[in-house]
Amino acid sequence: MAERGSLRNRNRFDSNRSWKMNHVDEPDEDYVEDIQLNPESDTEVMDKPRPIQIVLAHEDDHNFELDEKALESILMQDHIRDLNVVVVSVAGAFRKGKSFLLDFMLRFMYSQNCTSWIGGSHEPLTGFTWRGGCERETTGIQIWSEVFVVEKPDGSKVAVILMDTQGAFDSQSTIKDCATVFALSTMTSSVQVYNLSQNIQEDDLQHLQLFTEYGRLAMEEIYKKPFQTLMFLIRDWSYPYEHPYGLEGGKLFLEKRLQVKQNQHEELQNVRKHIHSCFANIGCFLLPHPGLKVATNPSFDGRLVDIDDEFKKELHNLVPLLLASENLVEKEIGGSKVTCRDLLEYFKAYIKIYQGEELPHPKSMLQVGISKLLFSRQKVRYFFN
Ligand SMILES: Nc1nc2c(ncn2[C@@H]2O[C@H](COP(=O)(O)OP(=O)(O)OP(=O)(O)O)[C@@H](O)[C@H]2O)c(=O)[nH]1
Ligand SMILES: [Mg+2]
Repeated sequence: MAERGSLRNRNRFDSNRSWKMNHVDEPDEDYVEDIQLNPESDTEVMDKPRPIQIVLAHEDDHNFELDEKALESILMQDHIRDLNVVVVSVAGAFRKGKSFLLDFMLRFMYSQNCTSWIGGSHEPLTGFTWRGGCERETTGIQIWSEVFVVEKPDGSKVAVILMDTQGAFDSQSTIKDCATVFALSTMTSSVQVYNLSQNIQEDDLQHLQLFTEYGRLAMEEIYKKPFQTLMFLIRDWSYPYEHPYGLEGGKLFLEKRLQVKQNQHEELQNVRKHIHSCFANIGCFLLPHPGLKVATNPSFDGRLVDIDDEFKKELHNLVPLLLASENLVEKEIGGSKVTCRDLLEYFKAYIKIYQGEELPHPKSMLQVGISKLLFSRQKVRYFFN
């Protein structure tokens, strides 16, 4: 069962009214009034649950900065700092519905005792900012300000954090930027949702290899399986007649895609072996298309009535798989459980590595691959000319 986090002065907000998250810039008059009435405006800002930017992306110099103060104010709250942490993060290409999905996860966390957690038919979807259009929305890394305290079936309590990330491959980011965000997300989460569209292509696997390698390089010690759960989430799955929607269909599909075969080219084998070697658990979920209103209507505000039934049905299955108390995966690093307090220190250490110069540039990692390729081509020419 999830308890509401008890940020300071929260109860003034909570009394007799459910919290309301802002979608884009909807002003909330009550909130403005509360801030004006209270001189401790810093803590008041924390009172309204909202996304908090913990990693800032500096576009001009392609650098990332950790907002230590913001992260500390969340992770070091008395009631959670010594609890083991569960971090569910969603990463992948830009404009593919990551923030939108996270807002359904928020709904689940706020009302998971209730079978109708998915919400009312006409309720706009709010929380992490999502929107239509072709330009990127989320930048850097954000986490939800409210950390959910959940009691696991064995009676222990854990702190659950939801994380949203900058989409990869937008036109403003270098490959190093994309690798940094993805690697940070993989290193700090216990469940990494790899959000993909329509299929698993070979380049999706190659990027995953590059990004996780970039993460592994930044970790001090060499762990056998450095990361925990990877969930491939395929949006707009259009082949339910071959592999049905959901986890079971996804499992068979993924087995096929990640299979290492004797007669396979070495390159294909290597990428698969690398992915298997990085994650302790790998799953796949096939999600149907949510319908044309979701994908193309500029005035769609996330209300369920505009979303296809099949999508809602599968969402009902997907979210508890990631977040129901019996399925929560506690964050571990090198086999030891990590508390919120530890996570803060890991974040500080990891970001420093990406800000420094000691890691190879991911572009040059790619180029090594390319020069190998050129070299072998030259060799081929040398031998055949
Ligand atoms: N086709 C399709 N569209 C979706 C799906 N889920 C959400 N959308 C739409 O995709 C658009 C982008 O949603 P966002 O959640 O902002 O996407 P994002 O991946 O967070 O985007 P960035 O923050 O820019 O990386 C919105 O118009 C959503 O309505 C889905 O499963 N399939
Ligand atoms: Mg987003």
